[in-house]
Amino acid sequence: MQQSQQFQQFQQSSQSDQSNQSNQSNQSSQSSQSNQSNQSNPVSVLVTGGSGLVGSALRGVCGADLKYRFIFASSRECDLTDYEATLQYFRAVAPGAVIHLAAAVGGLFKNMRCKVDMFETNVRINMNVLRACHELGVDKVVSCLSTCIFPDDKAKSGPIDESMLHAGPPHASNDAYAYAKRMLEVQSRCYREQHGRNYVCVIPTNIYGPHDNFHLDDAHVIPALIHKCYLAKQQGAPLVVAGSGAPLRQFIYSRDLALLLIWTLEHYDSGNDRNDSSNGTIILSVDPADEISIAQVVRHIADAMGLDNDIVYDMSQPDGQFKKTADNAKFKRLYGDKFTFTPVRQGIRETVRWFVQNHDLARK
Ligand code: NAP
Ligand code: GFB
Repeated sequence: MQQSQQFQQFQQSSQSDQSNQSNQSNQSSQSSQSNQSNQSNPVSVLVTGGSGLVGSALRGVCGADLKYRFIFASSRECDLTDYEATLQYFRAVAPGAVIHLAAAVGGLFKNMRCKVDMFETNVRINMNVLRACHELGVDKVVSCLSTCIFPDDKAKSGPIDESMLHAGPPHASNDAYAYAKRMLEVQSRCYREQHGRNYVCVIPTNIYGPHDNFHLDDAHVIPALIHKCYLAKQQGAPLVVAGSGAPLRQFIYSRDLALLLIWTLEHYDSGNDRNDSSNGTIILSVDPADEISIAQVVRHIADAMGLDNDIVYDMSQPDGQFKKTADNAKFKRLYGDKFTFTPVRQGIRETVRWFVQNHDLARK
């Protein structure tokens, strides 16, 4: 039986498991029987972008789940900008489902500096991955967008939700990346409408954690400042922060997102929200109330690194988007509000410890 058929069958049984779990007593034997068969015949899940920040976090949490056999791919295994190579690699792996994380990714300054690469590389990767999945009959694909792709004027005025995705231009600082990611949402929807494929998209906020890219110019704010703080401490120099420190962000710890990606794989389908206009997309984020300023992030990093040197804000550098507050109501409605997110102070402490312990190995 083809892996993708097997995945559909497996999903039906695990979704019934989820509902069964509610009335444990009389049906436990049934669910454990289907669990045993799923564990003896795990579904193979291909993770593109498997060597990155999120891919590494997924590798860290997937061990316990015997229902799946995860295959983690980096650009060394296959350059996804090359369609023939992608098709050949996917044919060889023959996945039952795909978690599509691979992308050209970077912080504010890389997005402003490398617009052509951010647009073309991401459009090519996404076109090739979904096309190869459809060609090989893969029925479930979970792709990854980002809250920076939402319309900037909506982001300014108040929490953004899934229905607003195409309702205006994104922020100019990352429009190339944003439009490439918006087209991934459109492409997924087209495969749903024309071929009935279960291709869905998650929309995380800013992600951080161990195994991130700590490059001083290309990285996102948390890894960039952890690296700068490490050097400032080493050199006894001030920590220079770009911009005013006033912008606001919601940060999700990579391990939390990894757990929610497995939940999405197993329990979120385009069928779940067929009637609402944001069908097939779901924001994965901490609550709007947990939004913090860049200055608070700096404080957490300096405390975790034990830095007591001066902290200087370089106002000549851009702040980028002031805020992009994401509304996670849909996630809480579908998941229930029992997911405990890692507090950002704790996540930053663990990431600082990881960077200090793995300084030589870290991407930078
Ligand atoms: P990352 O750490 O930069 O990792 C990127 C991954 O993509 C790596 O495994 C890389 O492989 C792979 N990749 C890049 N170009 C490729 C190519 N041409 N062919 C094959 N693989 C290629 O990224 P991340 O932060 O984990 O991001 C994961 C996903 O989350 C992305 O889709 C990103 O857009 C999205 N996202 C990220 C954030 C964030 O704050 N980081 C926020 C929202 C959404 P190599 O190791 O071989 O280069
Ligand atoms: O994480 P970040 O690069 O991305 O920057 P965005 C967040 C904020 O941190 C901005 C400030 O206000 C920066 O001015 N900042 C301060 C710094 N010091 C630094 C530093 O040393 N490095 C960096 N990078 N920032 C990205 C999008 O926007 O969000 C991407 O451009 C992606 O496409 C990502 O979607 C999640 O949050 O501004």
